[in-house]
Amino acid sequence: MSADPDCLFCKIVAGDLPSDMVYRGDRVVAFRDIKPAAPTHILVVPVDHHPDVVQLAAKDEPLLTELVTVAGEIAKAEAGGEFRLLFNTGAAAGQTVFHVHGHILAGEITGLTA
Ligand code: D5M
Repeated sequence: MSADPDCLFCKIVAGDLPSDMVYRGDRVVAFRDIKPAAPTHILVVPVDHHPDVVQLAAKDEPLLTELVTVAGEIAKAEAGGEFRLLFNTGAAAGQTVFHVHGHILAGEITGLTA
């Protein structure tokens, strides 16, 4: 397992910072976005620290598959299974937290994360 001591989401995964956790597995967790942009807005996050989804795909493809599978299960439970899964990748694309996270978005989107 890898963690970055300066990473916000590593701290949430470790339980060192509070979150509204909706799923906790051995390799993937999910918690509600602090600034929701849709009625369902949950972040699906690997326990291991990977900076973005492209680097995750290169290093641990099964973990990326698990992330997507968990996103689908959560979206089914929360919103009937139809959802968007958004990975902002790079600062110019709006990524602000450099620990890969998929935004599970369902329902009307009222504002995209910046
Ligand atoms: O998305 C980063 C997302 O992380 C953004 O939608 C806000 C959310 N965020 C930031 N801090 C927290 C905490 N503490 N709990 C839950 N959600 C949080 P990005 O794609 O990097 O712009």
